[in-house]
Amino acid sequence: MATAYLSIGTNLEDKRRNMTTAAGLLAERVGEILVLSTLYETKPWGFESENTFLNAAVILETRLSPLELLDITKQIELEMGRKEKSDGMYKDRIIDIDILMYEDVIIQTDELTIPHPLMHKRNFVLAPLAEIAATLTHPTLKKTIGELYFSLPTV
Ligand code: PH2
Ligand code: MG
Ligand code: MG
Repeated sequence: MATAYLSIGTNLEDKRRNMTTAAGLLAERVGEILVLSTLYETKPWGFESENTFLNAAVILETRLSPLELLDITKQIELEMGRKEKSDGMYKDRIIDIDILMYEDVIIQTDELTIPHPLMHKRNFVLAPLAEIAATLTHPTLKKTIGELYFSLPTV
């Protein structure tokens, strides 16, 4: 069994329902949810939109490998109606599920980068993750999630 740390977010339609659906499908297909953060209402980061986000972090126990986990999360996104990125720009979305960390595994391939390459720069990731895993150590930056969160500029 491995412990995986995911970020989920939505800024379209019934956001609370999207978060609930995603958490339910993750529990069904990925493994037991050990901890779920509260929901954070956040402003779009890195793009302009009038639609604010709901973001949360999830810790799961899973038998899936990192690549299997990626496949399943992509599948859930598609089933929930996520449109593919067309031009590499961030877009409003029904659901986004990102793998932040997987144990202390480091992966750098075209398909998947773990830890998530932008996680330490994003308030909308670190605030919920610090709520549920403040003492977890980031395997390449060698700092805890709490330290990374506190060192971000406040929004
Ligand atoms: N996801 C992004 C880009 N910007 N901003 C917020 N507030 N929340 C997100 O989940 C988010 C974002 C890329 O996936
Ligand atoms: Mg994302
Ligand atoms: Mg994503």
